[in-house]
Amino acid sequence: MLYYLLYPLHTDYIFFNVFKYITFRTIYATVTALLLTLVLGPIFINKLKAMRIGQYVRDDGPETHLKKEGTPTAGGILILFSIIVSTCLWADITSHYIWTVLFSLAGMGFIGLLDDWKKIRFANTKGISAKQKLGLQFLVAAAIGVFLYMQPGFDTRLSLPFFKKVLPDLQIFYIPFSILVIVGASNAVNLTDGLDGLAIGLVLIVSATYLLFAYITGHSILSDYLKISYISGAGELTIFCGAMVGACMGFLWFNSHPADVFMGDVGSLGLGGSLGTVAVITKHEILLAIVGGMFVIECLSVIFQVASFKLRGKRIFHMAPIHHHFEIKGWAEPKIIVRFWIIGIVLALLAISTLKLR
Ligand code: 57M
Repeated sequence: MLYYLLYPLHTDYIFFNVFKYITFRTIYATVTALLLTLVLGPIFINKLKAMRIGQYVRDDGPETHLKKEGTPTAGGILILFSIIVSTCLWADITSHYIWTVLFSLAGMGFIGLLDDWKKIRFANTKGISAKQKLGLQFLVAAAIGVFLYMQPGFDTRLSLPFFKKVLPDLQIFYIPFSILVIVGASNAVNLTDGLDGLAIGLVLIVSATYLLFAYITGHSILSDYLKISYISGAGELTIFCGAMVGACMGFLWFNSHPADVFMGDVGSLGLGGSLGTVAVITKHEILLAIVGGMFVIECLSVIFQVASFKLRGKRIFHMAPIHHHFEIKGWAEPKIIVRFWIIGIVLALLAISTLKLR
């Protein structure tokens, strides 16, 4: 909004020319989201406590989690609020990419809020059924996939890491592919959000990486130099990713171990879905599996655990997702979290390096 309101003043006051620069607006979107989360955090957490919006903890999980019962949850409302306000302040609000990614954040977040509300309303850990959740997620992702596909000149070719000349054209199948990426990312973050700060820290790392990808993809000279698709207007997503980074840093202040608040499904589904949407718009969907490799590992640990139990009657891990496996092995929670973050940073650096290895 500020870009829209203040940039035109640069003809009279040269200072306002600075609002033209994506880098400038990204920095201040990051700072705005960080400050909003830090300032509103204590107020919001106390409100959740007053409204008795606390986590119900399953008794079949690691024993160390039982003492977490009652921790305020649905903190994702604050995260989403900070991202939306900061993005609307600093991004070009006429950008249809900005509205698409905000729709994903809010749409998936609303599904998560329904789940969180039902858990709290009926005092259990069930929430809405997996079918209901997947069905609603499919609708939000399908709306995004169809909308993007309908955009004039939307490129339906799939870009692959390492192979700059291999660009299979998915054509209309780009829509189901987009749905898979967005719903998959949303649920992967949800599954991973099982230790204090684990998911928000990994989302921070992925958001910072896609901040770089969005900037390059929306930059005609840099994208040409690196031989990646140039997508006019995608640079505005840099500002959204900056707001994501800021809100994640702010929320981590409260969600770090021992957590004062959990993000809830409203946070995990919303953040995951918006990361998947950014990956689709910037055409770095496959790279998301590398940058978000820790999320992929968490999902695969569940898939292999369930498959092994069904096929062999035996478990592979002490407990899935894999963060619980290490808890049961006796690793302290902070050690698991920081080690998973380190792996997340290494994977992000690997993914960035693929831009040159083509
Ligand atoms: C999302 N939710 C956490 C919190 C957070 C198919 C199966 C793998 C599903 C999976 C499951 O239930 N996933 C749901 C994970 C929960 O966190 C809440 O949920 C929100 C995210 N969606 O924001 O509100 C618990 O995680 C802990 N937590 C923290 N710190 C945080 O910052 O400590 C969360 C955030 C919270 C808190 O204890 O209560 C969760 O774990 O439920 N199921 C599981 O993950 C279960 N695994 C399992 O059943 N494994 C089986 C089969 C199915 C693979 C096996 O290994 O054989 C584990 N989770 C629980 N109990 N709660 C183990 C059993």
